[in-house]
Amino acid sequence: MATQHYNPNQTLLAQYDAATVVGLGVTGYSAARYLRARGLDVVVIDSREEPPLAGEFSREFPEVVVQFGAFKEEQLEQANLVVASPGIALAEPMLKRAKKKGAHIVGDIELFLQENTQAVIAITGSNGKSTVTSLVGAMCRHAGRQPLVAGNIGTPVLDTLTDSQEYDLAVLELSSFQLETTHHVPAESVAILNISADHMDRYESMGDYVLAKARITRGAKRAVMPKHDEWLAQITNVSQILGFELDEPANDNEFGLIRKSGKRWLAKGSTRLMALRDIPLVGLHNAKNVLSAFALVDFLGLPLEKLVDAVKSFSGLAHRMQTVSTANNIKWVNDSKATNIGATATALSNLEQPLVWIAGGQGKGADFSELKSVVGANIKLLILIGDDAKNIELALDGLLPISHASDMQSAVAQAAASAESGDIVLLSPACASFDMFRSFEHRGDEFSRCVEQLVEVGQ
Ligand code: UMA
Ligand code: ADP
Repeated sequence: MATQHYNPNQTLLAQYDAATVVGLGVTGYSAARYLRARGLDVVVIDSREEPPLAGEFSREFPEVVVQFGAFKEEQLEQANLVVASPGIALAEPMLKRAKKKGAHIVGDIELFLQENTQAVIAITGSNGKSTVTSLVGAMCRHAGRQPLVAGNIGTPVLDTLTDSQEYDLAVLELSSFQLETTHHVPAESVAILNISADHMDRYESMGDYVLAKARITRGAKRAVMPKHDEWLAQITNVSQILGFELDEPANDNEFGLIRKSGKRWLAKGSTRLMALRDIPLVGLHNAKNVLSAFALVDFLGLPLEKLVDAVKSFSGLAHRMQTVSTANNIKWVNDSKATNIGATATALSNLEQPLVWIAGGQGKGADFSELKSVVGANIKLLILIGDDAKNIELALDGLLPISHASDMQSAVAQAAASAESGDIVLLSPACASFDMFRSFEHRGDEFSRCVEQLVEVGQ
């Protein structure tokens, strides 16, 4: 291949006139659109025979060559610039071979950061990313800024540049997958909210997963991280670290909780930010999310009362500990976004009421015995669905009553038969949804629909 040598002092787009986009999901689609708008020749490949967006894409870009079906190891032989979608592992033989041959492999986030000229706030972590990303966006908006809120939260970043949308601050949710193909994050502040096992089918070890997350600190001015995390304590390449925890801050670089006038307050050092009880979101994990949001926007010097107002009016996101019904004094809670053990463990440890718990799906290689320590006597019944139901049962055997259901409707019907006034029925799967549903949203919507149906017919 005619290898073009990459010059780190120039943007990628200034050095290449063609690119191959790997994956035609929302990222690949928006990357192709961006590259075409910048005048590059584009080829799009996808391992699926019929990627769902293929028809729409070919109508918009009839001139772009598309290749669908199982990847071949030599498929990128001619490529110099490869834009990889987050759903494709860099360990894919085709990508490994291309890299060895000298191709430049990046993701959409890298391309965005190379062209973006506004301040960046970037957020990663195993859980709480979307909550904190949208909260930071809401706080900045409330204080008069015009933030772009994009990334893993669902809006591909490059669309903003293609459409020349105006923004004066970029607030980006970044997954470990996106960080793998991002070389440098020149951000004013970044956060790694927490680390717990996730995507263990894609990483060889926890160490590899943490390394991918830690890439967010490459080039960042300051990093917001939990104070006592042994994985994150190893990150020392950032000049300013802002720690957060639910304990008392030791200095002005720490965010935490203090007690004053008989109340608990969120605080920066000894400065009070807002009363803990004014946070409308359920669970102390959300107090951590709010503390990290305050820490992330601290450098902007925005008026405190505006930031506090924004937190007070933030009602949270759908599918995250969302109450969908309280009929007959039974609280039905949709936590479908709990796609890993850490998120479900947080939900279980924050609920003391009698509980009927619905879980299961695709386990992504997780070790479900990690849930043992949070399975309390308050759980009356665990109803399992999906591919990994048997694995969860084996891991928790003997700790609580367990039953199985073939679909959401029968899981909800079983839950209704067991739940009594004052109980909570919690959907918190600890698993991905793709074995039975299109997405975690589809799973949560299906749960809500079944609950609604049940309530309508009077249970
Ligand atoms: N796929 C193939 N063959 C291909 C390309 C993709 O089988 O050639 C499959 C992938 O394995 C995956 C699906 O198609 O199952 C989608 O992959 P993708 O990379 O095309 O994804 P996009 O549609 O571009 O969406 C991605 C993020 N998805 C993933 O990282 C898997 C979205 O995060 C993100 O919102 C979007 O970019 C915009 O930035 C979703 C997600 O699940 C919500 N993220 C994971 C998480 O949060 O845990 C990381
Ligand atoms: P992400 O974008 O990282 O998946 P979300 O904000 O969408 O995070 O929340 C995902 C799941 O994690 C939900 O079940 C939510 O209740 C739970 N969660 C939110 N914040 C935290 C946190 N700080 N620690 C642990 N779990 C959390």
